[in-house]
Amino acid sequence: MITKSDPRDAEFIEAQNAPRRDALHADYEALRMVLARRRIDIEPVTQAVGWFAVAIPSWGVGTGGTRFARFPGPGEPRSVFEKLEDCSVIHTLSGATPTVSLHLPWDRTDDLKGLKVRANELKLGFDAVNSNTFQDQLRQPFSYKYGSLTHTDKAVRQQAIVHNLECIQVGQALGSTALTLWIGDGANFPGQQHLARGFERYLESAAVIYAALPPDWRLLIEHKMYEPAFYATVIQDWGSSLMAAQSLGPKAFCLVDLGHHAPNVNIEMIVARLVHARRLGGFHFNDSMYGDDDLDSGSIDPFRLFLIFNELVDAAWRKVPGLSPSHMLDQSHNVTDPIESLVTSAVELTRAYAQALLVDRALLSEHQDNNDVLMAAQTLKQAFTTDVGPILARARLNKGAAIDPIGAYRESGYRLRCALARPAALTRSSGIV
Ligand code: LRH
Ligand code: MN
Repeated sequence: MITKSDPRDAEFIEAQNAPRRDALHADYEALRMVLARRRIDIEPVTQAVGWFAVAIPSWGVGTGGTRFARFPGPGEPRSVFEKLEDCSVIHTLSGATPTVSLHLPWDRTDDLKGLKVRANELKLGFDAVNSNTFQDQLRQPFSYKYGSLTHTDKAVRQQAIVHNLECIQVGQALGSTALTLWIGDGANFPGQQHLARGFERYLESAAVIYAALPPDWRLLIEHKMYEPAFYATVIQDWGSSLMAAQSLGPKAFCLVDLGHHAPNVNIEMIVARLVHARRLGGFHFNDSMYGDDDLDSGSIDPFRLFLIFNELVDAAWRKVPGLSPSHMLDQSHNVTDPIESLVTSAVELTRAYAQALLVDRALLSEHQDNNDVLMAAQTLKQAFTTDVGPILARARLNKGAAIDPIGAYRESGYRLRCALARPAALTRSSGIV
């Protein structure tokens, strides 16, 4: 039965949780016993899980697509204000997504003040802003067809730099403290671009952007192996990103988008190296089988997600100084309700984090030092194979979120109401947004 209540209404959430409380309590107490036998106190884990937060990509609340087609769903958000409403539904249900990462100019508005006010009302903040010099905007003087920050023409580079400076200003007005810099610059043919000079032009342009960063801001450099360039990409891998960050200065960090690597690349190893270099600035979480598929986090390879969080928890356990990566989702929801996918993905990230908190690190270190290979692998796997569902649900309940977020969302009828309130645009389109 579809009810006409806003999923952000505390009474609605309470009504959804009430019939599920006893079962959760029983499951939670059972898990408490299991963990107690491993000399693990469940309460500090549940508390830590309660603090976990990941940012929602504003471009993820609308239906995504591929170069072939985009099949918009009912009730698509038509403005950054409607995107914000959907983000607040995701946060209320999951309890784990208090911030939104905007993308400019996709989220451009003339009412930044109004946007800030509405975000405050919805108890939402803003994480890193994303610039866009991988598409040409209407009436844009120079095209980015052959690049942006690394274009051979200084006027094009200057245009791209100015756009990034505008993004910083918008972010400052909204309370953001980071700029995510991803550029698609590269080449489709060997010989098309001078590989060294392309990188030098990148450093020259990025240095101007870096110099404009407010004191408390960070620049998050996002590498990507390929697409839209299919032979060489200027910031193609973590090595290029790290070299750029180290060359720019202490406020420049590396952002790891999980889908930006060749299949089977050991991403947790890259994370360990960037932690060692003190340059791990953040993540774009998603999952993939082949390329930059932008599938839901944990939907294809949850063990890999666990191994990444294992590196983060291990670094915290080793008290690595200054480690505070921005957790952000970056997904394209082509065939699901974006709200359901983002809620589920936030839960899957929290699951990987909770499992990583269950690793007996002293015991693991002992097995590693003694080269007891099997027991070392088993010690890690035991944490991954622990059903932490009751901890995740209890943490949500403790925050006034939903024990069963997808059940509550479907019960609320929110999507149906959006479909009625937001008439569909009668256009055919392709591309990720
Ligand atoms: C590039 C990318 C980048 C965003 C875009 C939407 O593939 O991951 O982070 O700007 O997706
Ligand atoms: Mn990304």
